[in-house]
Formats: sequence, structure tokens, C-alpha cells
Amino acid sequence: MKLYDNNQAPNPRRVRMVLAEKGINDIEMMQIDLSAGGNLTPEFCVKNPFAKVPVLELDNGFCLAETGAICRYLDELYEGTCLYGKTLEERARIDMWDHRMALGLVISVAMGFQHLSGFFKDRMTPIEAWGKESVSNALKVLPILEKQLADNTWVAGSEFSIADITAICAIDFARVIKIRIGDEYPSIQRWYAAMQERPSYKA
Ligand SMILES: N[C@@H](CCC(=O)N[C@@H](CS)C(=O)NCC(=O)O)C(=O)O
Repeated sequence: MKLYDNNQAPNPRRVRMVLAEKGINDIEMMQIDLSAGGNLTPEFCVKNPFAKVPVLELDNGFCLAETGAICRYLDELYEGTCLYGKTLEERARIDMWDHRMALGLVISVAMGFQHLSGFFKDRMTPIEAWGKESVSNALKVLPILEKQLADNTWVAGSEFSIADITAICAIDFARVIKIRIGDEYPSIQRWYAAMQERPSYKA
């Protein structure tokens, strides 16, 4: 299999962290240069008509896009740490928090970045007001996450899961819109330190 990746963007990092957590090392990594429009070429758009990374190309040629779908596929295909929970309730809880982190944080941080930095102005129209609104939407998630992590070791509960991976990729990328986890968030800081201890953090 091949993973079409970019080593600066948050969504591909979610997949690389899954690879690291599960000890998967038989996937060929293909670096796509987003600033040069490597994702906009006709060849790439055949793999993903939405022109986004990551994309996982299976050995039969099928191209699986959408970070959540790729992470879940890899989790089920490979043995090792289960990132999506074992019981029905665990799976539902992890899904809930993973969606909250993906929709509430990853997307808001990405929109803040795209609409305030002008990084993709060759392919979209940045709208400053939407960028600011997105930063404020991302900030609104932090007190909720703080409460959750005050009551639980990991984002979705007592077990490490895909929700932790989604959250850390959003929070690290949030530096580009000047969001930092300050002392008003001691539980997020405790969790962040624990995430940094995991070998997958460097993915
Ligand atoms: N819904 C997609 C979004 C993926 C996405 O937004 N990828 C970004 C990098 S994090 C990208 O490829 N951006 C390039 C562009 O917008 O031109 C997913 O969940 O995988």
C-alpha cells in the first residue's frame, strides 16, 4: 500500500500516528507538496477528486481518502493496540470524542489557518472574518476538553484512543493560529505531557 502524505499538515499526521501506534511499517510513503499544488494535479485528483491528503492507495489500486476512514481501516486491518474501542459502549464513546475533536478542533483550526494565513490563496478566497470566527470556535472547545481531561486520563475515557491522536494533531497545528495551551488548562497540559512521551508523538 502507499500513503500519500504531507509532513506539515495535521490530517496526514493523524494517519502517521496510527501507523506508529500500531507498529505498521510496510506502507510506502509518498510526500505530496501542498504549497506547490502537488495535490491539484490531474494524476492526484484521480486518486482523490477532493484533492486532499491523506490518501491510502491499496494494493488493488483502490484509493481510500478521508482521514477518519483511513485510520479506522488501518486499525481493523492490523493487529496491535486497538484505537477504536472493544465494547459497543467504548466504541460509541470513542467515536463521539473523535468526531468532537475532528469537527470541533481540526476543522476550526484548519479554517482559521487557511482564512487568516492566505497559504492557499492560489486556490481559494480567504475570508478574514471566517478565519477569526474559526479561531474563536476552536478556542471554545478547550474548556470542554479541559473538563473531560480533568475527569479522565485520555480524551475519550480511561483508554488511549484515536480521539487522543485527533486532538493532539489539532492542538499542535493550532500554533499556526497562535493558540497555545496555557496554565488555565492544567488537565490538558497533563495529557499533553503524556502524549509527548509516546513514541508516536514524533510521527
Ligand atoms: N476531509 C478530509 C480533509 C483533508 C484535508 O483537509 N487535507 C489538507 C491537509 S491537512 C489538504 O490536503 N489540503 C490541501 C488543499 O486544501 O489544497 C480528511 O478528513 O481527510
